[in-house]
Amino acid sequence: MSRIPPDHPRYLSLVTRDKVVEGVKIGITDIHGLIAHGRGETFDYLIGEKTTDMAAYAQRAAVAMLLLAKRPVISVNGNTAALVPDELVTLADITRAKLEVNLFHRSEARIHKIIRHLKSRGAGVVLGHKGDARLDLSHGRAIVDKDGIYSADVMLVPLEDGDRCQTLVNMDKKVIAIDLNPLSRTSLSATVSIVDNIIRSIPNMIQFARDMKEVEPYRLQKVVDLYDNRKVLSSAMYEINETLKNEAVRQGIPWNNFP
Ligand code: PTJ
Repeated sequence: MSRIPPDHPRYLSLVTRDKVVEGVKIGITDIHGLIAHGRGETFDYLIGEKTTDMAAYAQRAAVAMLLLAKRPVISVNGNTAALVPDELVTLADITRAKLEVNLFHRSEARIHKIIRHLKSRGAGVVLGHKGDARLDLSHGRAIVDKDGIYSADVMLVPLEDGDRCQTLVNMDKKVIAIDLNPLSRTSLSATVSIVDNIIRSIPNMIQFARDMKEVEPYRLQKVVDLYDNRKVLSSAMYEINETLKNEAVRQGIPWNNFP
């Protein structure tokens, strides 16, 4: 990793970027993951690089869904494995979810490397190597494990592509997306759309899971029933709008001062 001075104003962002670069170097992250990360950074800037109240509301509902699930699965790709491996293992552990590696730019070598990477961080069983079932899709993410993603009732899909998200929803699964872009097809089609950076989102979800683990199922169900994903999406869009508007106002030129 490159040496980043801790007093650099963009320290966290640079360290996070370095993790993705390192992921590419050690072969767990696909080169396209760098572009995806850059896209995420842009949206993170626009939401103010913070977990909004509505993102926290979505994270809480997502955790309630995972705790209520019969066959929960957390889907892992090359970016998430590079950014939050320990946290994914912890969240899976608390929510009893299976971890399954599922890749858009699929290669057997990378699947095995990510499985080894997660195991080195304490994961027990990690699925994804069997590939004995198929989703109705034309790319690498179609290949899944029968006793994992294929039969899951609730799935957490961080940094997902829109096609698969829609396919999973069509299979009557509850799909929880983590995607900083509220306009992505993934965010627009998921059951719960967490518009937040994965590096903040998974630790928050771990905290919610610890807090809610012993809560009675009917109370968890209430959290799920009261959840409204449309509110979450529109509030993320308003939030971005607000950031831009406030910044423009800070420049001191009134809006109506343009031809
Ligand atoms: O490892 P693979 O082969 O499965 O490939 C993974 C990537 C991420 C390369 C692949 O799925 C891809 O190309 O994804 P997209 O279509 O670029 O979508 C990624 C989405 O995640 C975009 O909407 C980004 O805004 C968002 N995103 C990127 N980084 C983060 C993020 N969302 C939350 N947290 C991030 N750190």
